[in-house]
Amino acid sequence: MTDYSVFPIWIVITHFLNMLFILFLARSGLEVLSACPKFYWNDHCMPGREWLRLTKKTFSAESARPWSSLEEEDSWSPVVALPGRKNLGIGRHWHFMSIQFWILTGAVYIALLFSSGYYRTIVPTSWAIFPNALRAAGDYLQFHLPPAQPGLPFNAAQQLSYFAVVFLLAPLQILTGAAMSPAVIGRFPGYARLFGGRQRARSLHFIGLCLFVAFIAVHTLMVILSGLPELWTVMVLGHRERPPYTDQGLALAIGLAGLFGIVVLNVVATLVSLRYRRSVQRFLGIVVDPFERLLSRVFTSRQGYSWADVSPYFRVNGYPPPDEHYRTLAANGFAEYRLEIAGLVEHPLLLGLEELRALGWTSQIVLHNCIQGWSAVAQWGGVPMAKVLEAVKPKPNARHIAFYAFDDKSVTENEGRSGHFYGTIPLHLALKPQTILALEMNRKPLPVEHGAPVRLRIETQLGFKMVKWVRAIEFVEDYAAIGQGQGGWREDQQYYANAAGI
Ligand SMILES: Nc1nc2c(c(=O)[nH]1)N[C@H]1C(S)=C(S)[C@@H](COP(=O)(O)O)O[C@H]1N2
Ligand SMILES: [Mo]
Repeated sequence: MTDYSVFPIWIVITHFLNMLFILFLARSGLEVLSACPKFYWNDHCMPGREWLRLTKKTFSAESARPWSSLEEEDSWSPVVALPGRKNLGIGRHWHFMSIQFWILTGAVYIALLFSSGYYRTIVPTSWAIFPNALRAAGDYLQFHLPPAQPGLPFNAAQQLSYFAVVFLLAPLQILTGAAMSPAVIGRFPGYARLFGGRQRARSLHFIGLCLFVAFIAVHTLMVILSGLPELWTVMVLGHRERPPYTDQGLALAIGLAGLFGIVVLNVVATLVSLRYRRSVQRFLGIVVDPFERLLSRVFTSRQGYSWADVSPYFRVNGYPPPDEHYRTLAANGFAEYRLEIAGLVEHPLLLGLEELRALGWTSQIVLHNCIQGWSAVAQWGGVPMAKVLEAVKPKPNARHIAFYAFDDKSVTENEGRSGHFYGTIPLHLALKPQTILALEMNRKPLPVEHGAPVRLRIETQLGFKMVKWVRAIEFVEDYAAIGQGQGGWREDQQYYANAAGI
């Protein structure tokens, strides 16, 4: 018969990897949170209506002074966040790298758990687990250590809590994480509704983190109280020692080395991320980008909200172009505006707004998801990009489309950054039905702050891909020669990933 009180080496290893990746996930998750440290109970994200706010900064929907959601970002310490100091792009790279390895670790663990029979140690097999767990909890409260269940290493309270963490809490984190992906919920809007919407999923994701932290605290405390040297040896070497405990020194050395390794990896990851941001974006991108690109390619938005869903308030991200040229265009109702569409196309075009409209028209009521975390619903009317492609006929070597904007970010987002805003998308994204050049928002001409006279909408992507104030469109083979070569202004300057399906 298997002795379940000793642990095979795969339990020791997966337990260790789990510690490492959970710490990476928690810290990078806090970095993501620092970009908008507020939680909402519905997808409108009405400023001031957050149920939990972890920042001192407040912004109001009625504010007389215009504000841009980038100002909501907080700078959190590199001690808690990975990497800290307003590095949302890098934090997301760490989060999406770690999640892939955490899920892989979990999958290996679960497969071995069931193939080895060890599942019996944490999967309860009778309803008696509930009264037994209560009794065990009572023992704990009276400062008695409850005995392990017959033939098992854990008492009922332990078994039940381990089961809940592995089979409920971990899946909940994965599922609520997926419910924040614009590609996933653009394709399956009903999936987000399972959780009561994207913002509720985001809130639950954070509550899940808190539960993980609480579990880890209690778990560690209990291990300490229940007999440290023995349990430490089980955790590190897998076997339960009897006196005279000759292996304890070895277990202590290996275990401390492991913990030290986790700390060192975190320190190195943090310092390297703060110092060599482009390299980290590229390196982690090897793991993260293929996944993001795949999601963006295969998922087509099927959103169709109703007018009743339209948000009463829609944040602005990015200040309007302040220059004379744009202001004159706007003052004349964009009568002199001409959209240039050129590059690798058979028929380059120069279109006024009426000519652009004549290419075709569609409208959509959809959820906007900013990379910082907020969302809002609006109706957008405009010209399908597919119609633009029909009109200009891309040449066979055209693979990406660049959208150049009027706003000079060195003026409007003065954080030591440079250049005019631009973005690129792969050609296949332009052919999706909800990829449009929007000219209207909620049945009115696009307001200046939301991108007048023309902005891009791509409903499986994060907000930063949807260039506002579009001045010109260019079909290119490669985006490496544009800007700093990462495929967009925020990719260049804020180290965001180029595909933005999550
Ligand atoms: N030209 C330009 N387009 C832009 C931006 C910008 O700063 N400049 N910000 C992007 C970001 S990060 C988001 S979330 C959306 C915000 O759109 P909104 O201001 O209409 O809410 O626009 C995107 N398009
Ligand atoms: Mo954004």
